[in-house]
Amino acid sequence: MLDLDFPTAQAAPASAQDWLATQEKLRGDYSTCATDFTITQDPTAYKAAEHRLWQKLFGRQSQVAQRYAAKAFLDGMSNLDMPSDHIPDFEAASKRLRALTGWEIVAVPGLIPDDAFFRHLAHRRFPVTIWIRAEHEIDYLVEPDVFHDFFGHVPLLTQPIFADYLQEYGRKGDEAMRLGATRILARLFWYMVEFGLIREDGAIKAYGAGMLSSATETAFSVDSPKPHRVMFDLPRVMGTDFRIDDFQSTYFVLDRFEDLFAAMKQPFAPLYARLQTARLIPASELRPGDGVITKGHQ
Ligand code: HBI
Ligand code: FE
Repeated sequence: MLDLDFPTAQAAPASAQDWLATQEKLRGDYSTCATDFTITQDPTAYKAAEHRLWQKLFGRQSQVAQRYAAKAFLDGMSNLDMPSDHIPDFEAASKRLRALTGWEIVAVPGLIPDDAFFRHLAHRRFPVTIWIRAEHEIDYLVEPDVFHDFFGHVPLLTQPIFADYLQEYGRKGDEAMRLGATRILARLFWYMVEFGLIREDGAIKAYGAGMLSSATETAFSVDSPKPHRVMFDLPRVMGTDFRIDDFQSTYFVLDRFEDLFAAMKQPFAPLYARLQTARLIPASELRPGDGVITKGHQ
């Protein structure tokens, strides 16, 4: 039985304009982007109010990070010397990143098509949105902005193992698209890049960009009795539905980033074949065999 939730493989749009036409209104300006969807960041073009909003977000989220973030994330923040009072200059950050892990940042207008996104990651380029949210969206916005992309994602790119993992993720993109399994692969990104937890000396810490750029989900993911916390298992993660409209019902937990990287070495095609005929695991379900760390009240 094929789960109806899985989209059929989509034909690649012929051009950026065709892709844009398939998207719900996106905020960015895609009119000047290159075929790989990159644009140029002009760090002098931001308004003072936009820098102030960065400062406000940075102040709030670095406090959250001090208390709840994984050591790798905090080390990453200090390696980058991330500015606290203005939107970062991507080229300056890329210079540091290249020296540390060979990654760089490329500027994009916002969400980009899967194939372009995978290709950038496969070449150790992380797409970062140039615009910042509006003041009234300080706590929640739909599309990723520069604060989410930069503050949330870039610190871990300074960490060699995570940096290698994310490149492997990008390298898996072609095969996944060919096999109609993009949604399955994307769940790995969702749970282990956006909302990942890691155990350090017995304590649960957050490293996911989605939670660490959020005002409230970091504390929820680490402290709340509501969600399940389950040990990372690649097929389990790839077979689990996720929520985009609320906090996660289940978080997956690593003991070390090496486990994430090591899991990328197995062939994914047989996993896709199995998961494409299996029932999608609901986000709030626990299963026999789960390495349950906390069973949530939900
Ligand atoms: N584009 N800019 C941007 N950022 C993302 O995180 C992103 C994207 N395009 C596709 C995408 N993520 C995911 O659907 C892939 O992981 C499959
Ligand atoms: Fe993200």
